[in-house]
This record gives sequence, structure tokens and C-alpha cells, in this order.
Amino acid sequence: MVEFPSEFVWGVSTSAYQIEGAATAGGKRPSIWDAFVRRRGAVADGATGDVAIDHLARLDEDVALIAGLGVRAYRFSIAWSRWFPDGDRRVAPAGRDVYDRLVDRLLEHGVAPWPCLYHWDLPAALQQRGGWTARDTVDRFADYAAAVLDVLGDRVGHVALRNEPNVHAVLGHLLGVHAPGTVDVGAFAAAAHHQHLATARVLARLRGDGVRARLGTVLNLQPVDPASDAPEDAAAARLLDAAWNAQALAPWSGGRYPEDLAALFAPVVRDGDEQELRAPLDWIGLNLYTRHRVAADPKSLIGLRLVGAGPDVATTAMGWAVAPDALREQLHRLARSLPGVPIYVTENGAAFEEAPGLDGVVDDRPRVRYLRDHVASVARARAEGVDVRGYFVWTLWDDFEWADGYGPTFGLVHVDRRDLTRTPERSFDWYRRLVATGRLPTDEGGPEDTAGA
Ligand code: IFM
Repeated sequence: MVEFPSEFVWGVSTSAYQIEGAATAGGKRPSIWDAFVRRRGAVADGATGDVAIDHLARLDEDVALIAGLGVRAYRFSIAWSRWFPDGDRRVAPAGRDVYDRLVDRLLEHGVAPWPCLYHWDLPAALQQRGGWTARDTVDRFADYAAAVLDVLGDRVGHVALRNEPNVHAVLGHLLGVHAPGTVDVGAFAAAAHHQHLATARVLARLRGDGVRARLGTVLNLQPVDPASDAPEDAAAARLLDAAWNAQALAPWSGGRYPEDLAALFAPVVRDGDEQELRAPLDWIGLNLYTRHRVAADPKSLIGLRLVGAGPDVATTAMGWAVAPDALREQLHRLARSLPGVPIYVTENGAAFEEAPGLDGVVDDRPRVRYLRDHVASVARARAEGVDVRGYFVWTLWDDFEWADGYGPTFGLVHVDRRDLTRTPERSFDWYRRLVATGRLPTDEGGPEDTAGA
């Protein structure tokens, strides 16, 4: 039997733009995602997060659902431009109150709030001044973080400073398939470096302010495999590993970027940055979904392209290979890179094609199997000595999946796009039992499997 200790933190993760809606309520001003979704062809079916799952209008109902799942922690992100509409010091009181209330509601239900300060939605006003390619954004972020913690700091035990800066740098600034939609290798390096600096500066600032919460950040690390034995494909895999994974770990690799990218980063790295980047974290989060498979492609901007999962490999609705052992592998990588720093799996989950049956039930057994095998992989890593202290499913509700719109559904809870009704799926019940007992259910969920659980 796979069993976890009682102090292991079970949670779920979400992000502001993907669920909140209320796009202009309370003086909120646009973020780069509000702008990006309006570009023709940027998002599948022209979808936007204007309404998303209307979470803010249903906050009490949604918090009750989180509590009903029994999780100990809820990671959500704060929309910077809801609280500080232009990304400067001017506060929108209604925006601030939203998060104040959310934190209180969670605590009333015995759920620990894990706010994340940045999940890709930079205020559009800051993008007009260069966004993450401009060094000034580092200090804007530090001011924002300090102001948020000034309000919430007495009630939050863990804070994630950023979510997946590496994905934001690659998809948003190099490939342009996410906001802000930039396609430029220099912008990629600048955005990656300034985000790292922002994390380090905030760590120093908040500790200087006496913030007691444990401060961490969240990386998306996926193993990269070459599509074939050809040396060109092996080189492509090394390059993607450097751009995606190794550059994300640079602050904990002596503050230095991988050799293959050193020339690219040189123009944005200033004297003293290397030292500043090394600020220690209280914890680190790992988001893992799959393995990347890559082939050389001289015609592409960076000389490579992602190819689908190999033959005979099961995939999710995103076309991502189901590869539970990748989680164990990357937990070891993180433990080697940040020795002594506790690790939390802050996102793991999968989208599958699914729909309610005639009885209204969403029978998402493939998701149950995916979660079960990944949680087992966490247990293996723990048994091998990796200090993993928690696991958060991505995600609770079917939501806005960025450039893919509302097509792929990752939620434990089905959200009907016509009226936004929430219906817990089979996986919700399965995860509820795992959380309640700390023991990994070996069944695939559903009422007929739960007798006695
Ligand atoms: O939905 C995203 C999330 O915003 C960041 N991590 C990956 C998830 C699935 O693509």
C-alpha cells in the first residue's frame, strides 16, 4: 500500500486569468492576456477569459467545493492588475478586497491559502513600457509583492512568488503563442533573466520587511528526449533542455546560465546579478505534466521542433505523453539542484476528452489513472530520499486553457460552458479519498469502488 504521512500537504492549484472572469470589475484594468486574447487567431475559437468560470461571482460556492474536497491547501494566483490596475502603487480597493475575502473564506474552512503572486498576467500598462524585457519591471514587481504581503502576510503561511517563469519566457517571448505574443530570442533571454531577478529581489525585500510566510517559487521542468539517435536530434534535445529546464534552474546553479545560452544572456546580465540571483528559497514547486520529444529543424527560429509522443505511448487530449516516471526523475533533478530545500509538486494533472453521461456523471477514469500513477511516482521519489512535502492537482475546475481556449478540460470538476454549472467528476471523489486517508486508492474511483473507503 502506498501511504503518505499525515503532514503531507494535499492541494489543488488554479490561476486568476483562467478562472476569475470579472474582467473589468472594481476598476480592474487589462493584463497582457486581456490584450492577447483579442488578437485574431491567437486563441482557439476566439475564446477569452472575460467570464472564464465566473469564479469571483461564485466565490462562496467555489470555496465550499474546495473545502468539500478536503484538501489542506489551495494555490491560487493574484491578478496584479485587479489589485494595482496599472502595475504601479495605485490600489483598486475592490480588487484588494477580493483576495482579502478569499483568504478569509479559505481559513474559515480550514484550507491554507497559498497565493501565487504572478501567473503570467502582467498589467498591460507595464507591457507598454517593455514588460519583462525591461529591467524596470523587476522593481515594479518588488513593490507589488511587498504591498500584497503587507495586507495578506498575517494570514498566509506559504507564498509562491511566480509560476513557471520559464514557460512564460519560452511560450510568451520566444515563440509568441502566449501573451505578450513576442517572437524574439533576445526578448526570451531578457524576460527569463528579469523574472529571475524579480524573484531574487522580492525574496530580499520581503525578508527585509519581516514577512514570516515561507517564500518559494514554481518551475515547470519536463525531461527532454531526442526523437531519434541522430546527433542533430540529440543536440536539439540538449538545446531545449538548456532553454526550458537548465535556464530555469540558473539561480541555483551559481546564478549562471547554461553554457549553450551564455552568449544570448550576456547582453542582459549586469555585474552583480549573478550574486543577487542566488537568494535562497524556503521551498520550491515543481509543475510536471509530460516529457518533451524534440527533433532538429533548421527552418525553425531556434533550430528545433517538438514532435508528438513516440509510437505506442499513451497521450492526453493535449497530445502530451503520459509519463509518470518523469515526475520522479524531475523531483530528483530538483533535489540535486536545490539540496536541502523542501519540494512541493505544485501542479500535475491532465486533460482528457470527456463529457457528462446521460446520468450527468463525468466518468474520467483516464484522469484517475493518470493521477494515481503520478502520485505513486511521488511516493517512489520520497522513498528514494527526495524531500517532497506536498502535491497539488492541476486543476479543480475545467477552465480557460490559454491558447487552447476552453477545449482541453483539466478539472476534477466539470464546468458546463452554457451555464457554468459545476459538477464533480469521478476523479474528484477519488482524490477526496486519497486526501482523507493519505493512502493511494488502487481503484479507479466511482461509487461502486468506494464502499468502505
Ligand atoms: O493551465 C496551465 C497552467 O496555467 C500552467 N501550467 C500548465 C497548465 C496546463 O497547461
